[in-house]
Amino acid sequence: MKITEVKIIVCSPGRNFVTVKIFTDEGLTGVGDATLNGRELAVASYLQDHLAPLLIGRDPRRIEDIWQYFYKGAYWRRGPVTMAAIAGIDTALWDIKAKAANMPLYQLLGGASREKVLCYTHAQGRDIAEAVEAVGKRKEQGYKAIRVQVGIPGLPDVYGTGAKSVTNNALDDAVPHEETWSTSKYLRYVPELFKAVREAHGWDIELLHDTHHRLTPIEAARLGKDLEFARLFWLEDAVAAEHQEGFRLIRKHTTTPLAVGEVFNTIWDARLLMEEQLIDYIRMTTVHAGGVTALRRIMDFASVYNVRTACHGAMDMSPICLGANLHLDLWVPNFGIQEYSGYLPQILEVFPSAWSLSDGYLHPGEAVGHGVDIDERLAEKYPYQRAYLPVNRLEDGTLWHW
Ligand code: CS2
Ligand code: MG
Repeated sequence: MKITEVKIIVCSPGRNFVTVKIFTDEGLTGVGDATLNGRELAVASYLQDHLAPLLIGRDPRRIEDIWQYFYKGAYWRRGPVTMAAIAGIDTALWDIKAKAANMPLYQLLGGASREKVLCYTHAQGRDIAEAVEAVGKRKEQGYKAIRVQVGIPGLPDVYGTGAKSVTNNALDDAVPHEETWSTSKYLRYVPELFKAVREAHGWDIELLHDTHHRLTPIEAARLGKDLEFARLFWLEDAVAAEHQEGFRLIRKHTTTPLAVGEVFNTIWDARLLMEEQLIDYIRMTTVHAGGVTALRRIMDFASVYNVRTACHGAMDMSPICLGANLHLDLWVPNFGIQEYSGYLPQILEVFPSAWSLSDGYLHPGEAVGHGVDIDERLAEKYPYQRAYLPVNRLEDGTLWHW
């Protein structure tokens, strides 16, 4: 079998996506997600100008060799752009291989380890009352696990609580939207949020919270301790993920479970955290970790240290990434949970998917391959529009983590 054509499709059905589509001489095609929120065209060019020409004529079944060729063979390795580009190709190749084997991808990985995939979704509010109500709505929809975020009094808008939180960036933003942050206001308020949520909704629901990289280790330790009463499923991105040693300090002070990794793009980014069991969940996902080949390796490494998987699944991960994640989620023995923030209707029209959601659980479906495709004609109706993730500043103007 030979690769005959590689298409890089950039479209924007409500937010920007980068998709790799690989064609073969036996008529099989495969698709992969290569979306990097806010820097999409960098990945598209890396693919179009550097990797796609090297794929023509190669055997698409040699997935591992192609992965190594584009990783080690690049000399300049790692990083979000490189690994998203490799991910798009790798995911498309696994799609082709599973189609050639006439089976769903999870069967090729080793078969199902569970009947269904537990997921968590998002609930947020501009204030505590709104957030409590949003959790109730998600419970009614059948979710068993809910991430809760809230606006902080005195701050104009906070991560995960504004209209932009739906797509993580607004297509009408010609420059990054600037948010204002105060750690002290946040640290005082969040325990009140979870007191109210537990009082209103009890204990038969898993609650999660995303601090989004904004605290120092001692601040994260304090928040973890202050939230122990709420028995969170996890506290996510408590400190900037690069500061792996900082998790040692947090771990010393609190038993609140910790999750990190959505911004990581190689196993080396997470090695220390997992070896020292400084985290409980690894958030790496197919599109940012370098594809199925790489994420499977990371998941196996995590299993050695009792770290469970928790693939990132916000809306800037395309339905293709979610689909590929779900095949890994169904197979992986040390599964934790899958994020699912839902998609705008037009996104699901552009990316017809075999995966399904029912009563708080997802399933990849039994379609051959990873079960997701792209409707190229429809995608053309949504041309790329430059858009940025927000940036964050402290009240004195200091640029801070968003
Ligand atoms: C968030 C993401 O879902 C999450 O855990 O951290 O929504 C994140 O803000 C976006 O993926 C950034 O593009
Ligand atoms: Mg997050």
